[in-house]
Amino acid sequence: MAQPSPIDWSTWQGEMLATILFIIKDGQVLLIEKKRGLGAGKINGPGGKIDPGETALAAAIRETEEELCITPAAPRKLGELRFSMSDCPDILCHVYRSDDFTGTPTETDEAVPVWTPLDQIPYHRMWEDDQYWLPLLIDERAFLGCFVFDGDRLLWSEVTTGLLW
Ligand code: 6U4
Repeated sequence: MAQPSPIDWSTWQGEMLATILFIIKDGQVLLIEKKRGLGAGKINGPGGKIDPGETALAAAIRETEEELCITPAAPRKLGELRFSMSDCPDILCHVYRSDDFTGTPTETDEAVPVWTPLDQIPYHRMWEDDQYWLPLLIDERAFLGCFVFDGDRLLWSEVTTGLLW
């Protein structure tokens, strides 16, 4: 976006630390329909809050196990997302990609698994920022995304590529 950022990102700190993970296999990505918590009703990857003392990688694996009853194979970090929120704590989110998993994706209290062809991603049912960085993850390009939300509405965004995490 052309406007200057309403946030000074050089001093910004996420109050909540979180993860999202995408398994991409055989031309499809494993998404979830989130049943509860922040973004309930939206489509996203499995993920959630990092527990105190837990690494982001361990949290990404645990959340996928809890939400879909599967274990992702060798997740690698491709992105970091900074969300400045109006109505809940600001979120720093680590984004992982994995190419395989063990187990059978299964509906739980938290999520419904939704295998989705890579050319049919339902961006209209996802958080508004996802269209700006999920194509980069699919292309295996690392990214940093900074986003300012007013409720569910995206007010400002900036995505940087060419990074190494
Ligand atoms: P737990 O730890 O199970 O309570 P959970 O309820 O799964 O966590 P919650 O409700 O704390 O998660 O929401 C955090 C999740 O929402 C993280 O996976 C990150 C994701 N999320 C939040 N804002 C997002 C946004 N703008 N775009 C996006 N994911 C977002 O793609």
